[in-house]
Amino acid sequence: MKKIATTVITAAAAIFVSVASAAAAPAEPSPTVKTILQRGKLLCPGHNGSYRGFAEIDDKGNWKGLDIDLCRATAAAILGDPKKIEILPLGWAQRIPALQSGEIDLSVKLTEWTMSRDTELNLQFSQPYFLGGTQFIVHKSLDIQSANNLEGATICGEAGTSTIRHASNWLTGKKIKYNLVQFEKQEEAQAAYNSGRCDAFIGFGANLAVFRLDAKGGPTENILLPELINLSPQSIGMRQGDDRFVDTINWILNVLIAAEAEGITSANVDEMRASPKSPVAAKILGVDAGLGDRLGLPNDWGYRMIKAVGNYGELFERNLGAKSSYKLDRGYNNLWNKGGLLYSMTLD
Ligand SMILES: N[C@@H](CCC(=O)N[C@@H](CS)C(=O)NCC(=O)O)C(=O)O
Repeated sequence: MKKIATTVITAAAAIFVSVASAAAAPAEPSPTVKTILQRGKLLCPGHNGSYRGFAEIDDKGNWKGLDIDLCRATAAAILGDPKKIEILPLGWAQRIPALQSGEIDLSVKLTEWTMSRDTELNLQFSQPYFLGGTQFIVHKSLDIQSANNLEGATICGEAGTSTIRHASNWLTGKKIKYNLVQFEKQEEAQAAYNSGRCDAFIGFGANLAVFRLDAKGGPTENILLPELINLSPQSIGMRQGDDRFVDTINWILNVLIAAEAEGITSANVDEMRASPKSPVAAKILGVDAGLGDRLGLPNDWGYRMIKAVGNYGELFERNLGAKSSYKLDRGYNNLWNKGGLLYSMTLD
């Protein structure tokens, strides 16, 4: 009897030890992270022109935008330096082949998580980091107030995007006849709309709002039709087969969002690290280990990333919101407790 009891205690102790040591052993970096570390830089897509607010070239010739900042954030987390990136100027139709062939490490290019990309194209997706509606913009002279009145319209859009599929699905579902004209480059599509070759332009709401500001005739001559024909979840696309790279990218996004919720910014990150205000903040800032060991990264990657680029809110405001020239509202892309739909998974 006594012997059995001892055996039970020993087995329980062994389980405890094995769980404790498994938790303590740092993980290996994912295969893609290893390649990035060996290469010493992260390969990201830019745009074949300017996709304002997300991937554009500023007046000094530098890339900027939300997607570019997410690339920098990833480089800061993995390589410890937001400058260790190479941006390839790719069009919409080129980004997925470039990801599949290894020309880029990830499709951080406003890439909608769709079933066909996920399954037939062998991709994996991060959780969405940007949510936006698909909308039509029309010339005021067309004299329509609703997308339901687009019968017979010529609609312009950009090739290789899910956006044009949304337009076709929506119009077909409503039995509205239309002509779709597709362009490789956004500038060509916008020029065709401005010249009057297209009656309407289908786009991602956030970008149409930006385009409307300087479309021919400005906001008074161009009407954003009220129908949001879908809510498009934009995620980071990755090649199938490296699940732990998906984990790494998801936790990078979660930490950017959680840092905003915790009030950790690029300006106060050192102060916050000196005296973290909560257990979650202590984890994000690497004061408590765990964030790095589990991904095969240094435990202070969250600190380095926020110091380099800021939290999600800072990224949004700098590229699209109040601190940019576009002044877009956060809308869906605000935190869940501030009227939006963004939240972080649990950092335990
Ligand atoms: N999220 C889309 C790509 C983004 C997109 O479709 N952008 C174009 C749509 S044709 C846009 O918003 N254009 C508006 C503009 O050029 O101002 C995808 O994954 O395919």
